Amino acid sequence: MGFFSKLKRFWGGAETPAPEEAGKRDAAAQPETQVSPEESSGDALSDDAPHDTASAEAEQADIQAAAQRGGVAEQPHAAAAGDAEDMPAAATPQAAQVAQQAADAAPVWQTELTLALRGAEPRLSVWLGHVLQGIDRAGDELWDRLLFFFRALDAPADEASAFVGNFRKWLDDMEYERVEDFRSELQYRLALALELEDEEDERNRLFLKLSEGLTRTKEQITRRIDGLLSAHKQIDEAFWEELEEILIMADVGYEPAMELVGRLRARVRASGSDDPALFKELMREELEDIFRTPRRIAAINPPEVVLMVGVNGVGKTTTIAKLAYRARLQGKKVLIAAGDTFRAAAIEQLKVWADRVGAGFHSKGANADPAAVAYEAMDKAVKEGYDILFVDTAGRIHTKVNLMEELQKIRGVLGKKHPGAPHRSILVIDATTGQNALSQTRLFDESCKLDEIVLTKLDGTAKGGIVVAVAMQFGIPITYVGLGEKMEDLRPFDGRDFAQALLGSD
Ligand SMILES: Nc1nc2c(ncn2[C@@H]2O[C@H](COP(=O)(O)OP(=O)(O)O)[C@@H](O)[C@H]2O)c(=O)[nH]1
Ligand SMILES: [Mg+2]
Repeated sequence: MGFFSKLKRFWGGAETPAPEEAGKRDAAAQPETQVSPEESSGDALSDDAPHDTASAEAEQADIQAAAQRGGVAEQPHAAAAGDAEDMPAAATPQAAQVAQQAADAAPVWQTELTLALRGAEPRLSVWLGHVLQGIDRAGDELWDRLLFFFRALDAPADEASAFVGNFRKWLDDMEYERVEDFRSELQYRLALALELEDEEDERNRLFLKLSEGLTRTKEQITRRIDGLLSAHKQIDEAFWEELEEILIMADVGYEPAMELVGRLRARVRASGSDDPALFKELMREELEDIFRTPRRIAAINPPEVVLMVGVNGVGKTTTIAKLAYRARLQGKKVLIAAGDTFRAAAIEQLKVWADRVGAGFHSKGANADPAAVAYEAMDKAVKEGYDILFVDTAGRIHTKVNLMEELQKIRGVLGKKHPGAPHRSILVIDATTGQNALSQTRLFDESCKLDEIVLTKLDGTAKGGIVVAVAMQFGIPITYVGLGEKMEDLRPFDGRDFAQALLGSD
C-alpha cells in the first residue's frame, strides 16, 4: 500500500490531502530524484540491494494486478485521489480481502501505539521509543507512525507532513537508512518541531554527543588528570607542577595554564582541604566559571544579520549551513549571502547547502565585491521579509590588512542598510589549530568586534584545551561547537556540560 493511501486513511476522509498537495509533498521529500511509482510504493529509501529491485518489481506487479481486479491498491501517487468510497465495491473475493487487510492493518498498530503512548512516561525519548518500536529502517511504516505521533500530540496536519517530507529529504541527502544512524537527529528535530521542552532529555542527549565528540580531548585531559590524582596523596607543589604540564600539553597555552592553576590554588585553599579526591569537583566549578559570560541583550530588530568570519578552512561555510539549518527547523525564513567570492566553487558549495536546508540564496558570482553582495543581500532580506541573513566571508586574502578592511567594509554596508546589523559577528575557529586560535581571535576581535565564537572540529583534536584558553583570554561567549562534518554535528555550547565532559564524572 502506498504512502498516501495510508496517509489519507490516517487523517480520515475529511482531511484527505488533495492530490496535488500529495504530489508536492512527495516532491519535497524527494527533490532531486524523479520518484518512480515502484520506488514510492515500497522502501524507496532502502532498496539498494539487487534482490530488492526484484521484490519492488514483484510488488509493483501485485499493485497493478490488484488495480486491474478492483482498483483497491492504486498507484501510490494517485492514491489520495482514489478514494475508497468512490470505488465500486470490491469486485472479487481477493480484492475484498486485500481491502479488508488494508482497512484492518492500520487500526491495530494505531491502537497499540495509542495505548503505549498514553501509558508512557511523558518524555520525548520515551515516546519516540514507542514510535520506533519494531522499526529498524526508514520507510512508509516509519512515516505513518511519525504522522500518527504528530496527530497524537495535536500538531497541525500540514506541519506533520512538512516535517516528514523534510526529514525524508535529509535522510536522502545523508544517505541514512537505519534507525540507529538517524534516531538522534530525529529526536532533535522532533523536540524543535513540536516544541517539546524535554529539558533533561535534550540535555542528556547533547551531553552524550559532546562527550563522544570530545573523546580524543578527553584522552588527553581526563586520563592524565585522573593519573595525577591517583599518583598524589595530597595536593602539593609537585601536584601543581604536573597539572601545569598537563594543561600546557592539552593546548590551554602557557599563560592561561598559569592563570588557571592560580585560580585553582585559590579554590583549593578556600576549600581548606588538600585531598586530591575533591579536586575534580573544584576544577569543574572553576571551568564553569570561566565559561560563564555576562548576559547580553538578545533582542534584535529583524531581519537578524549574522556575519561569519574566520581564516580559510576553519569551517565558516559549513557552520553557516548548520546554523541555517537550525534556524529553518525553528521555522525561520533564512537567507544566505555568498560573500566569499574568491572561487566559483565556494559559491557553488554554499548554494548546495542553501538548497539542502531550504534557505534563500544571494550571490553575484566569482570575484564580485563582497561588500556589494552583502549590500544586495541585506536589501533583499529587508524587502522580502526574511527573519535571518547569514553572510559568508572569505578568510583568504593577500594580507591581513586587506582582509580586515574588507570585513569592515561589509559591516559598514550592512549597518547602513539596516541599523544594528550585523547583530552577531561570529568568529569560527578550528580547534585543531591549537594556540593559533588565540592570535586569530585577537586579530578578528580588534577589527570586527566579535560577539560570539564557534569552535569547530573538536571531534578531531586531542587538544581541546584551546577552548579553555579562548574563554579565559577573551571573555567572548562560545556559543556553538562543531563536532563533525554533518549537519547535526553542531551543538550549542554549554560550559557546564563541557566541563563535565572534559573531566568525566566520578
Ligand atoms: N571534523 C570536522 N570537520 C569540519 C567541521 N566543520 C567543518 N569541517 C570541515 O572543514 C572543511 C572546511 O570547511 P569550510 O566550511 O569549507 O571552511 P571555510 O573555508 O571556513 O568556509 C570541510 O571539509 C568541512 O567539512 C567540524 O566541526 N568537524
Ligand atoms: Mg567557505
